[in-house]
Amino acid sequence: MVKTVSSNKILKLGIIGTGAIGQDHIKRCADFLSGVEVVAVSDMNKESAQHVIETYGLNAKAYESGKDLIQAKEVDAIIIASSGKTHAEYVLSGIQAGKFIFCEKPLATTIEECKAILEAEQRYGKRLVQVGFMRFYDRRYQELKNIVQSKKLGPILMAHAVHRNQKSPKDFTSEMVITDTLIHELDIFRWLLNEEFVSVTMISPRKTSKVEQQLQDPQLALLTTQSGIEIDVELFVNCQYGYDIRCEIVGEEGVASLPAPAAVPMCLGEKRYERIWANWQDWFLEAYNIEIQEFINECLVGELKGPDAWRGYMATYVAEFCLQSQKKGVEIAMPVSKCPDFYQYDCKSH
Ligand code: NAD
Ligand code: ISE
Repeated sequence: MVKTVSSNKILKLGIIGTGAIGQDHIKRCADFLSGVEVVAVSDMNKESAQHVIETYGLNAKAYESGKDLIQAKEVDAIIIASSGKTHAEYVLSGIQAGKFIFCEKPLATTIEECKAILEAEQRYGKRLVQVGFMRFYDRRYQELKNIVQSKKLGPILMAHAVHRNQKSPKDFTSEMVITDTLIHELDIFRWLLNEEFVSVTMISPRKTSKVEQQLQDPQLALLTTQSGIEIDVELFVNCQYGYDIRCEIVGEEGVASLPAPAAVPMCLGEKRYERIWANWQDWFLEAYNIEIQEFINECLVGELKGPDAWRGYMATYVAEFCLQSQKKGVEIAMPVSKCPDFYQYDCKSH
């Protein structure tokens, strides 16, 4: 049985991982989202969990172990915002406890772990898992999707995308450019184009001098879909100037492009200036807020509709082939996975 939420319609939330995005989600729940109370937090760094409770004035308990938080009676649903490698075991524990789970991307870092999650959820017999692919909630991406679906552009031929971060963390690796960064494009293009990828090629251009030896930056991903649409994605995680996300879809009849967040242009000293956002928090702020509010609302009515575990699995599946291409330096073809009936429901994520 899915644990029923409290009758007064307040979702009692437990959050695992109080780093950058864990704190963002706590803050949005504490400050302005409705129908939710953060009642439990946990982080492997105990001081961080305690500090967060004090900073945001939460009436919450700090759990030393994420698994104990998941089991706690007062917790209706959980957000997993710890590092990617830890997601699988927490998601599996959450399913076992019959709780709704919002898991930040990636769902898990290996195909095997993702498969174990899909099997556990299907055995359970009801959707419990949502993955943090917030672009799905971004109005600009939604408009792009509507344009593609309307067929106004004619048949889609190509797409160009850019994913740039100002600076990456010191321990960021070439593989993480795929599993942490490109993973968003691997998910969103499947949704935008409603097609699967059939081959991938990773390319390493001239390296920026701004990074440590272990990191190949920038990188290019070339993705081919079932109907032959070619997508190029530039990944540049130390571009220095700001956070920059671009997406252009090219059809036979026209082109549609994702706009950057609005900024007020300033004219000064014979020049025109326009602010560029520094990070993902600002670029996707509205999308994160909608994503978590809808998760709360859907938990309260007992039915999740956002990006599901199958989407999480598919993104990790394609990422695995990208990793192979990165290692071998060649194009890699991949078989198309069959979606189990369990995930083929009438859901707005499909
Ligand atoms: P972070 O390093 O700032 O925070 C991670 C936190 O998890 C740290 O406080 C760490 O102590 C804690 N932690 C690590 N292992 C743990 C464990 N076993 N149990 C409990 N806590 C543990 O990282 P972040 O930037 O906040 O990213 C966290 C997750 O969110 C990652 O999976 C990342 O990919 C994802 N993320 C998603 C988006 C998005 O746009 N959807 C943006 C940023 C991060
Ligand atoms: C980060 O983890 C995210 O998920 C952001 O959305 C993404 O843009 C960034 O590249 C990642 O590092």
